[in-house]
Amino acid sequence: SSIRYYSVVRQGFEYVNEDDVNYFKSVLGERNVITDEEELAIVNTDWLKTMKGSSGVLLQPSCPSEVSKVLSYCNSRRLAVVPQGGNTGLVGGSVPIFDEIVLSTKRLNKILSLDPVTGILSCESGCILEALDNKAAEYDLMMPLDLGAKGSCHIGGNVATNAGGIRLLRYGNLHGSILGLEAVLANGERLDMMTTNKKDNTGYDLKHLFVGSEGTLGIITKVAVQCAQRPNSFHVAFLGLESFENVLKTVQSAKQSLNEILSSCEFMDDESMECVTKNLGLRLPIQRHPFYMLLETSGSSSYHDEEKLNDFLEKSFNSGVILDGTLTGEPSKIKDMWALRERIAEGLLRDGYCYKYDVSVPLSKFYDLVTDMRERLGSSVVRCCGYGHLGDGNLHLNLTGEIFDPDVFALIEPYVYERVGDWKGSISAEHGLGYKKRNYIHLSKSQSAISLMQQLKSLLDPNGILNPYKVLPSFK
Ligand code: FAD
Ligand code: 2HG
Ligand code: ZN
Repeated sequence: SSIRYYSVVRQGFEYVNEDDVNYFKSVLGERNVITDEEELAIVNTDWLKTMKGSSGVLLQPSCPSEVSKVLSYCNSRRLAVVPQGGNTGLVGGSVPIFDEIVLSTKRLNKILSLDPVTGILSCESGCILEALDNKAAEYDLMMPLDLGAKGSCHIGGNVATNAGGIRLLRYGNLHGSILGLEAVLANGERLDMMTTNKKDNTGYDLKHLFVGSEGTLGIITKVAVQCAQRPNSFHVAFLGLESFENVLKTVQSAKQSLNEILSSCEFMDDESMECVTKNLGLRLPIQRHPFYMLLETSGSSSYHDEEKLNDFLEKSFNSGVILDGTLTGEPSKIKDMWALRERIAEGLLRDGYCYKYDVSVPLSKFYDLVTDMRERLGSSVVRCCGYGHLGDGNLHLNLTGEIFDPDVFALIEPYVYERVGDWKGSISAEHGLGYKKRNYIHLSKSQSAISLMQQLKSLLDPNGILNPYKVLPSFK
């Protein structure tokens, strides 16, 4: 059953009735209005299996104009709607809290164009990230973002959450690489911002409002993405270190020595690695150490990249900053090393319940939060581990238990958010606020910014039908 986290009351939306279902069927066709309980159970439950909504209807439009018709109807009937992509979100944003209608972008999966010269790809929002990357690869191009959920997350979901991932260090976030998009507003109006120009300073750049809006301002139906040139050489170094101080030294020296070829700078502690070895049966390529780093380089010349990496590693070994490490350019070994990092979230779920935190903290404090929580929680949790996108100052702090324990939860929140707030960090670096984190927004945003967000929400969605109970705090 669902964990409530805090008390929440159903707002005064209408309930879906038979006439509504018949209307949806007339627009989308019988098969795309789903009321089957088994299928609904899947879309009512989040990836972490912590939230369970009770929606009775799943809609699967196949084109933006169908999205428009359906939303216009829901708005006039005051029916609440949750936009859903791949349902890999980690903050409870993609599932209903009560009986909201789920609108899936699964069938909005057409690639519209790909210009091999500019590298600009335009597509509908339900395309799966990995499918887009495979398409881009045919033209020696690459999607500018990559994340562990690539096989199931949708590009629309990525844009709606402003997903970060493992290559943000090199390519920046989606505010930079999304050139245009189309969104359907709550009243059904199609807002066309589908420019494919790299540069366009004509007035307010409204697309940015939708990047990271988590389904609360409109449903993204199309996007134009600036792809990157696909590097033809990849190398991964997996390093073992004895202290966090040495991890920080290595970040700095890797940035200096590897500069333009550094494409990922990830961090894992030993608890995280114990989790994937024990729970998923993966094997470490080096001996156990308190801390590990995964560095990826990518560039256009394998020979030059390897030479640079070897120089860097030799210097780091000689100075004693790195204790152990292995380097590979072989695709299958690269994949195995990445699995150790990318599959931690999956491994953690095998412990039972996962309390998940995704924060930006100053690098000097990066690991203090993990140590602090470990002391605070002691044996009341199965595991307390830290990993993340170190090169971007983004820590993934995760605690696990066999089941959700309200006493443990009370020890974690609000404490963990307040520490991050004290350090002027961000209480959600890349996953968004969704349902679980909305009431902590004030720790990372000023009151004036929050009230402008509330005004924008009222302007674009006056009836509040789009993803209610998410992002904005429950209090005014
Ligand atoms: P969903 O989960 O379906 O939805 C997420 C939010 O976006 C919801 O609020 C939903 O209402 C809204 N939404 C979805 N589609 C639309 C649309 N078309 N229009 C408007 N709103 C929409 N995140 C990172 O940032 N970096 C990572 O490295 C990362 N790694 C992950 C690894 C794993 C194994 C998993 C399970 C998740 C990971 N995530 C990561 C979180 C998640 O994958 C991302 O947030 C992803 O971008 C969500 O895409 P989705 O299609 O699954 O969206
Ligand atoms: C990752 O970087 C994802 O692996 C998930 O953002 C983070 O599980 C997490 O805490
Ligand atoms: Zn992440």
